[in-house]
Amino acid sequence: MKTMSEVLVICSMLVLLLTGCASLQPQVSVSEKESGKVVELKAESFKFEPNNIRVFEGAMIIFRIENSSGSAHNFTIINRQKQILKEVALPAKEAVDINVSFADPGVYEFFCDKPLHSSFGMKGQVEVIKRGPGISK
Ligand SMILES: [Cu+2]
Repeated sequence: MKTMSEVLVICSMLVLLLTGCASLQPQVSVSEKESGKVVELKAESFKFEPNNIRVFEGAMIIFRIENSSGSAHNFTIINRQKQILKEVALPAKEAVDINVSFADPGVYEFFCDKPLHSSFGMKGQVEVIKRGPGISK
């Protein structure tokens, strides 16, 4: 026999599972000139905001990730070969800076590595696009 609170937890997780199948938010773009820029991310249970970022190849981005929730989370970003590029613990109610360099064009996925969090929607992507011809100096 499950207690009422257990049932509530299961129900809210099901709702999160259904609604949290993270659709991408409007894209946040970092221009070619803004390599080294600080991009602020908010981590909540269970999402990142923004979760859809676009940068140019070769950019280095400093993610300032603020965990506004009361739970510990994590930020893991992988390259296109699914290898971990960077990962950092996100303690509750703290902000953490992490810098990531995006060498090659493609889609880099990021997520929270706590059990089930990414399936609840705690994930996102960085789209790395090619530099235009003649722009690089
Ligand atoms: Cu998490």
